[in-house]
Amino acid sequence: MPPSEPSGRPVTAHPSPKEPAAGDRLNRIANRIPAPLRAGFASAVARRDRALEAPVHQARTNALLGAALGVSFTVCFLTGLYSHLAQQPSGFFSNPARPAGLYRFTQGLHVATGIVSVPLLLAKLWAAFPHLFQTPPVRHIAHLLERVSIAILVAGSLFMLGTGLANSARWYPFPFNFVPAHYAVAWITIGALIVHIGAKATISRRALFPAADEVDRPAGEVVPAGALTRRGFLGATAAGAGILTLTTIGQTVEPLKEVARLAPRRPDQGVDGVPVNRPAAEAGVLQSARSPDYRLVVDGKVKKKLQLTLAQLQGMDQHTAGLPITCVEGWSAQANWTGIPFRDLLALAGAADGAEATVYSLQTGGSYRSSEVNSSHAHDGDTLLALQMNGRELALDHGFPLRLIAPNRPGVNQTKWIYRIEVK
Ligand code: HEM
Ligand code: HEM
Ligand SMILES: Nc1nc2c(c(=O)[nH]1)N[C@H]1C(S)=C(S)[C@@H](COP(=O)(O)O)O[C@H]1N2
Ligand SMILES: [Mo]
Repeated sequence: MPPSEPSGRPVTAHPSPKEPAAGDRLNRIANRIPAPLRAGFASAVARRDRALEAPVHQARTNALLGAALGVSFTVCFLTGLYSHLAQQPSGFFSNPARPAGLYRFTQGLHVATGIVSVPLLLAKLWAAFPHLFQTPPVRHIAHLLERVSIAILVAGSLFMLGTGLANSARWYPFPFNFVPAHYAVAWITIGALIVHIGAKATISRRALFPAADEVDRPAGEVVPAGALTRRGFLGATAAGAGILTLTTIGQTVEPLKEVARLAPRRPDQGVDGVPVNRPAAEAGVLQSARSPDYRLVVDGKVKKKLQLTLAQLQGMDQHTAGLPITCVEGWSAQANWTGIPFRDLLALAGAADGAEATVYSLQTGGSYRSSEVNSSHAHDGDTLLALQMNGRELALDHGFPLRLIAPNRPGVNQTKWIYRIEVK
């Protein structure tokens, strides 16, 4: 006799077209459960089965939200990979100086799609929740692997969004280093996502593009009173995503800066109207940057080693360029920079054509105290050792006396308080 609820309603397994025997197996499992627990188990299964019929939990809702997440995670992954390559000098990719605003676009997009993914993921987990309790929990080895991949996908997604959001809000509560952890888990999460898409391909296709005989429920069917419709649920999710975007995107899209209420930064707020990432005091350069003994040294593979005072630097030919600072954390701000073209200094020192260089900051600790200037950046006419921002002497917090500013370059590599250029 099959186990039954007190009401006498037989327990049914979640209907699965491929597994006609699932119901029998479920009954066999239920029969092994001690009698007192059996009723509880049966009613839990019945409750789950009812939940699975609600529009918000159906395959179509899962597939629609899944498709949106598939797009947003792919965009995050590709823009994230580009960010990684742009920062890490490697043998096979050298970040070009043009187009000047490329990194501003890709990293703004990375953080914006990351933020949009938060309401999408919460909605998806809500929609998917009753599907997690499959009976029996494991059917065969492939099914076990699929269940494990679901666990990895959910944990990885939560980790990516949690760490990304915290970092872009400049909150570092983790005991590990954000960048390598976010990078490694990105690969794992995308791997699990590909497995998930493979596992759900057929059901997704049926749910999104049903043939006439596959329609989930008859058109125009009445949703039980009080139940959330799919349209209402997806509409609320889209509205949440829209509001979050509108209140944060102004950190990089200037015209929307006034409504950027939730953005950690505004592009027009900071020292001399431009945000500051690490102030001079925090970098420990208050004395060294203002010292009369300051010299810019150009050495390494040069014909003539240079040592220039601030007055000498100010006396050289200056060039002005409008360039953004694009922080990896998602904000960016445009300014007019005036200074000495990097390539002019290299030429003056007699560096070889196509030479690369490392620039060093007066800052004595921290990961951003030096950066690599590849050949494309070193020889672009707009790559400057800036002395001025928006027509005024560079503020101490923006890198006085001398900072690097170049087109298409992550903010972390726009090194401030430069005192040495080593030609390679
Ligand atoms: C970050 C991205 C995603 C996460 C975290 C996620 C999470 C989940 C979870 C936890 C389930 C419950 C499934 C189970 O226990 O077997 C599920 C089901 C499902 N997902 Fe995803 N998913 C994601 C992306 C996608 C994508 C890209 C698609 C494809 C368009 C998709 C389509 C589906 C479908 C069709 C189901 C099954 C619904 C059913 O059986 O009725 N998901 N998802
Ligand atoms: C599935 C979602 C995501 C994926 C696959 C992803 C992937 C990546 C990758 C591969 C990097 C490059 C790491 C490196 O340079 O080694 C990166 C960087 C970054 N991501 Fe994400 N990310 C995701 C979501 C997010 C979210 C939601 C945010 C914030 C709202 C975010 C913020 C950042 C930030 C601030 C960086 C720059 C780190 C740095 O260089 O200092 N990410 N991401
Ligand atoms: N020496 C040094 N240069 C630095 C940093 C730093 O910490 N130390 N931070 C970088 C980062 S992360 C960014 S986004 C830009 C910000 O420049 P700003 O403070 O002038 O806006 O400076 C870069 N240059
Ligand atoms: Mo930054």
